[in-house]
Amino acid sequence: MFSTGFWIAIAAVIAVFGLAVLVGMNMKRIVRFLIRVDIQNDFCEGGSLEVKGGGLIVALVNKLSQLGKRVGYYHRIIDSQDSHPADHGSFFTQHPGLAAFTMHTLNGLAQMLWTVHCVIDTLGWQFHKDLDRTPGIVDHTVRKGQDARVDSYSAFYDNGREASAALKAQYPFLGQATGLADYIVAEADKLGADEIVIDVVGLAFDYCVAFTAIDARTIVYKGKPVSVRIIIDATKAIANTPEQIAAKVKELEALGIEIVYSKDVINEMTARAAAAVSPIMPH
Ligand code: VGL
Ligand code: ZN
Repeated sequence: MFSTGFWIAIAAVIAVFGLAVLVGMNMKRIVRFLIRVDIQNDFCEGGSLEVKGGGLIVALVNKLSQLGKRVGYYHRIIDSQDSHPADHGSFFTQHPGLAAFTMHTLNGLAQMLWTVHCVIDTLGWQFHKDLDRTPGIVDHTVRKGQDARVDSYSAFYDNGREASAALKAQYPFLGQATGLADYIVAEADKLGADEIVIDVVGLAFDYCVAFTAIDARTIVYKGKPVSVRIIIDATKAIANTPEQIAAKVKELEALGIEIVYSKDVINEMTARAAAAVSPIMPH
């Protein structure tokens, strides 16, 4: 009663739906975050804790941010801001007789003594003037280092996160969270994520960027550690020998952190933009 053509048409419709279901099952929704670490005047040229070439990353960070937002690659962008009281314990000026860039102990933790930097409400604390901080670009700003008793390199936790139980009992303020991990998980949930990818850029590669990436890697989402990448050419280091930087890269890779280059990330973004305009390509 039905023609062969009819049955072929039915079979074709079933095949197309079946394929769509299979493709759909394999499509994991990846939600991507970009953390821009401490791109503040004191870490740039002329700042009190200048990282050589610090300001030179700003144009690239803006490009990654703007293109990333425009094509829907980055869902959320976060700035961290080193934010110290004037009497912060990491400043060498708080330890009479000791010099900057020497090691000391602060409330039980090994502490590099720094020059006075990123004191709240000073010019050095402010973000680089060219960093694109418009509301369409930056979704969240997280301050760190506000407790004078402990330094905070990571945007997630202060430097006491891994202190022994005995030390934490003696100094109960060690290991405080900034709330950034909770923010990321809450936003990922809101966006219906299956997986989270966190990219990290900023200053300085071997301190705040590295510690932020290491702590990001401790986030477990839907039973799996999140993917963490450092876009290394969008960072600058305090260390000045290639050997020191290579050693840090090795240490980070051993912790499962990927070191990537901006050109590859930008290629992913443009490939994604091209796929989005094609009616048949899933993306
Ligand atoms: C940093 C040293 C002290 C950084 C912050 O942002 O890398 N380094 N405070
Ligand atoms: Zn600091």
